[in-house]
Amino acid sequence: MNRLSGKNIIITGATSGIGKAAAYQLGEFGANLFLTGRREERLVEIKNELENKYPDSEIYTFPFDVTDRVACQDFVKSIDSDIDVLINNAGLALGKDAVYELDQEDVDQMFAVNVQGLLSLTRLISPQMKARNAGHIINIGSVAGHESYAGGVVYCATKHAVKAITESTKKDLHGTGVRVSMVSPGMVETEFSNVRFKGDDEKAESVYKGFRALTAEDIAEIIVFIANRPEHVNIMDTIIYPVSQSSSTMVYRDE
Ligand code: NDP
Ligand code: 8X3
Repeated sequence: MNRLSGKNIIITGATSGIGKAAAYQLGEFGANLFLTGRREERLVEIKNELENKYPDSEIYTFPFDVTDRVACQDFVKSIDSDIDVLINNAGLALGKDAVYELDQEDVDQMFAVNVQGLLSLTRLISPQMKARNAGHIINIGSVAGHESYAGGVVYCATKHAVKAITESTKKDLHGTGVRVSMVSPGMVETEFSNVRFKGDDEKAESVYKGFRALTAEDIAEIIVFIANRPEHVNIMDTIIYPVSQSSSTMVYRDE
């Protein structure tokens, strides 16, 4: 059953990976999409492709940085439709350094995007959902929000924060019709590791060698499933591993 046709859905971080895959799958459902990310040319390309493929969907693009609070406010002010679903997907890891080797700029950026950016949009969009007694906030967490690993002190802290924010948001909206969910993927082959290793593409590729990692489309399917449940069904969290992964650090590789 398609419960998403004509719904207004924001996806942050729609220029690549999981956010982009979610945009295509939601476009197929006939949802109207409000796509964000910093890379404007990618947003334009995605909008053009989606409009050709899914003429029933309206596609709007908003290039901005989620760490820019004024830009977040301007974005929300510029939308004159009620938002049915907010997918807080924009996020990143920077480096895999031990706590005693951390780069302060990396620390600040991870908290700014993964925690403060997600909170900014939730803070700005949730009042209209509460007032309408309807809506759905879907946060993209991680298995790193359930388990901490060496070299992930900040990234894991930010994703633990996403879990806490999701749980508190659900409780803040207790008694309303607003749903709050989280998706917690394991290893997904996207640009995530290229970003984490700052353009060292060989190192990024080696992360996914010798086993079949999840794809962005695998996670997009879970997001769509969660969003497409009946209005009384609130999926709180889903942990998704590739079959070859059993924890953040246990990955069975062929070679
Ligand atoms: P990608 O690097 O492919 O996509 C990240 C997206 O976030 C891009 O669209 C990027 O857009 C956007 N983004 C990053 N920084 C900012 C910013 N400052 N302002 C606005 N947008 C920003 O990675 P994934 O698709 O894998 O990651 C998506 C989410 O999934 C993240 O929250 C990540 O933590 C999470 N995740 C990923 C896993 C994985 O193994 N890949 C596993 C578990 C969770 P642009 O650069 O254009 O701004
Ligand atoms: C990304 C998954 O295990 O690389 O959230 O941190 S992991």
